Amino acid sequence: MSFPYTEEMMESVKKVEATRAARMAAEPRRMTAEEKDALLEQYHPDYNLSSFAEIIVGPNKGEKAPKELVELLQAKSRVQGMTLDLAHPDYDVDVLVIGGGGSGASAAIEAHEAGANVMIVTKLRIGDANTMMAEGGIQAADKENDSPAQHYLDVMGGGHFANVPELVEKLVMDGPDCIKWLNDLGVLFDKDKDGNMITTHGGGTSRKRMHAAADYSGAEIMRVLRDEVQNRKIPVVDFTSAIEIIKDTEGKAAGAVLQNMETGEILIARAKCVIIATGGAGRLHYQGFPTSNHYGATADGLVLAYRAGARLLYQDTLQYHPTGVAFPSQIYGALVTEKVRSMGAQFVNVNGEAFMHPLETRDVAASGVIREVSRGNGVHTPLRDGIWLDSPMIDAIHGEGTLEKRLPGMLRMYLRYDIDMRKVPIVIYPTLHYQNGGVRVSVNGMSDVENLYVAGEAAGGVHGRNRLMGNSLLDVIVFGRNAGQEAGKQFKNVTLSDLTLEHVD
Ligand code: MEZ
Repeated sequence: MSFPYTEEMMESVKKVEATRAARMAAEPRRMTAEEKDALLEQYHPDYNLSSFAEIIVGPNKGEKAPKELVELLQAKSRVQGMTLDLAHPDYDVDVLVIGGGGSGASAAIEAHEAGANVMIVTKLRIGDANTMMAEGGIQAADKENDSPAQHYLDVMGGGHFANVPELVEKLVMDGPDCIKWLNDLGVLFDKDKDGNMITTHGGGTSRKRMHAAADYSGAEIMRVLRDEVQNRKIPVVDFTSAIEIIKDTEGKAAGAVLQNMETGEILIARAKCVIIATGGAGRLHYQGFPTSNHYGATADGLVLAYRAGARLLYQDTLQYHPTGVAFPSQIYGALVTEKVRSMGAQFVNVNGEAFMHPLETRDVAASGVIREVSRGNGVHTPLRDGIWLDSPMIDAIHGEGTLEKRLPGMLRMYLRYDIDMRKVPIVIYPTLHYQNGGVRVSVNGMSDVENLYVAGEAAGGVHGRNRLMGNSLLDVIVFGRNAGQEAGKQFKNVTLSDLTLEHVD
């Protein structure tokens, strides 16, 4: 492969290089609250009303959600017309965990620790999840100059104060202990020569509290969680999708109908408690956006819980990560971690101008990129117009070798296409990254349906209407563990009556 930037792109690179020293010397300006509100209203995809539809049935009737999600929530059931022997289940467990990512694994570990007979079912394999693909890091207020209260304020501000306060409190208060739990399990966080965790800023953070393992933080966390699940011999049924939640005649969650993805075989799992940990929805490609998500991210948990009677919260707010790959096309939409900007890289337009502070919150930053491109200031590439992310600034600020050491995954990803991001800027455009909302849960992780718990990205409320970087990995661990612990207590009090799928009708 040869260096793929066109002549036109290289003309613009010269302008980026020409302004670099001056940009590095100047302090980028932050937008005012009024500027941010106006920007969001005009350019954030959540405000594009034509891509939303009204929900016409169920607990959120009358509210709006992305059209693609509405279709799934209201689709005919896959079990319609099937004769299912619910009285003779194929699996009978205390706690059924649906989903094999970070929150599912954390939940299973804690439920197992509490003495439950646990089973994980996942439609792909354990670890095929957005957790595995998380790059930049995990927030937690465990440094001397920081506190959970400070973290709380950042989370609430980032979420436009729409967050459920009790959930935010749990997130930030449990944060430090979760880092310790992961560290003790064997996660290799970046540390300085004295063994202290290295932490950086993310967009919208008032303190450096982003803990990372280079730029593959999620993969490192998932590696350890998966090991722990295996060490505990927790059974994992893979390539098997949950297609409906089963309830008992008293309305409690009581298991799930499963379908083997390879053979099509239908299986029944009975459980005293069910934990949904199925992650997000990026693969629904809302509004035609590319996504940074893994292939299994298709809103399964929202649909399962909704059809069982659980309410959704903020199902109409999505996160578009400001820096998805815009070029080259082979990796279109892949994540360029926010850590690139945490380390100093700026957004620069085709004329070499820095038009926005690099660490505005994600909704604001994504809207700023969309606006700049729509104003005709984008970099023209063969695939789509985007914005420069001035990655050579990182070594210029921190010294040669920094990018390679702190962002090895990014460097490798681009080098495959002969783009050396230490030497030339890269082109980005927002990519669908996260569902800010999800199933409404209380602090014990339970949805509106008794004994149906939801954790991680499938749950809504923690992040309000916009999540900050690094609070997803934290959410996954805090609320995954929490759901496992709560279900691990609850199952002991549960006596199931007959199983039913009447709610689906
Ligand atoms: O929390 C995230 O979404 C995250 C850390 C992403 C990233 O930019 O690396």
